[in-house]
Amino acid sequence: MMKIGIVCYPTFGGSGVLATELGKALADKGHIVHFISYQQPVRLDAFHPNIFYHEVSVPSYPLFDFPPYESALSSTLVDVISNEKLDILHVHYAIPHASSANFANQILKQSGKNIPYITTLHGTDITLVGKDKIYESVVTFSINESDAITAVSENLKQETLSYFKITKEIHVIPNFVDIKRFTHLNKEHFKKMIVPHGEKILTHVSNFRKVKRVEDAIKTFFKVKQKVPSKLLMIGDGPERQAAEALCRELGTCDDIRFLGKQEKLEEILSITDLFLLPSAYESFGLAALEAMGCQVPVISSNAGGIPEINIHGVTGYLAEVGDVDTMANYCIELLSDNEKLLTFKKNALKQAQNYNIEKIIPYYEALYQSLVK
Ligand code: GMT
Repeated sequence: MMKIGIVCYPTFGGSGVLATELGKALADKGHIVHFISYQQPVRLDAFHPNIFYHEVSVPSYPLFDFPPYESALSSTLVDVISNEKLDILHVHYAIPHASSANFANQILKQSGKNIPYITTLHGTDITLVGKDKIYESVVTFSINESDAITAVSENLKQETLSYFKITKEIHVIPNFVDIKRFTHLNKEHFKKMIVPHGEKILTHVSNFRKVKRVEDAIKTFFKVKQKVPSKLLMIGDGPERQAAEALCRELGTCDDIRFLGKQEKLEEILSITDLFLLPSAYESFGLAALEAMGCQVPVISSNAGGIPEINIHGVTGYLAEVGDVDTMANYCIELLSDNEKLLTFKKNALKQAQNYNIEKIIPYYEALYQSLVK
């Protein structure tokens, strides 16, 4: 049994979701897990005797234009590591979690209490934020100072090596899905409420940031709808929501698109879905697509970043160039018009999700922790 600290972003976003599910799975295996974040992580929603949560509070004074979150996090880490006698710290997302872990460790070194820390790179910390020169030296330093570095896909590993001078090995430990939760449920009654005439359902799930190309999901659907009676479910919320709704109005297709906002029971929505749309400009991995596959939903996606590592063209779904909504729509129409093919793709999607089942991936993290804990 190890005492493990996990630092993550608490919001709806792949890195926070992955970190929380990892912590829950480790707790189920008997480890003691301490989450450290500025808010209760969204998927940390039930009591578990092995799970603890420490909130980082960042006092705001009129003097501060920018509350010093990084310092507050470092101080909280010093407290939690020493009071709870943690064995290892696992930080998800380089900025500012890796640098805060490093700073906390420097403070603890004075009293001989420092512990190993692992940094897991998730994507935007490298490709969007990390590339910004203003952060480069801190990101490079804190990644290199980590006792171990992991990336969630081979693509992200290569991206990291191309942008930063990394002096340590980057281990690829792919993201995972809990197949027991993300499984196909019988929700026919629910489906009938949304598509009473048996139309097909396409679904997009994201945090509606620019990188998700939410408008491409709508444009793809608009083309599909001309050929196959269908509806689009838009799950999530974020900065591009208004523009997306405006596009629906412009295309005159509002009646066929439902914006459902942030949803907790994603597996229920995915269970009534026929195709999942992920047209992103970049994804290091695309956890949302993997969760869809667990529920037997084939994925029509862009071929950006690490997506081709999980969505296998012609097997679990189809890939197209970023922005090529015509090709994405044609693939949707092809699959939705051929029930036999759709069924085969659904089975393939499930098989692929099984390759990434939580039970297969957790032991890689455990082995890595064990190799570092003295
Ligand atoms: O994509 C987001 O909006 C959230 C982002 C994050 O950092 O939480 O997700 C990243 O990490 C996920 C979990 O590892 C990956 O599945 C996503 O592909 C990745 N997003 C990007 O690379 C854009």
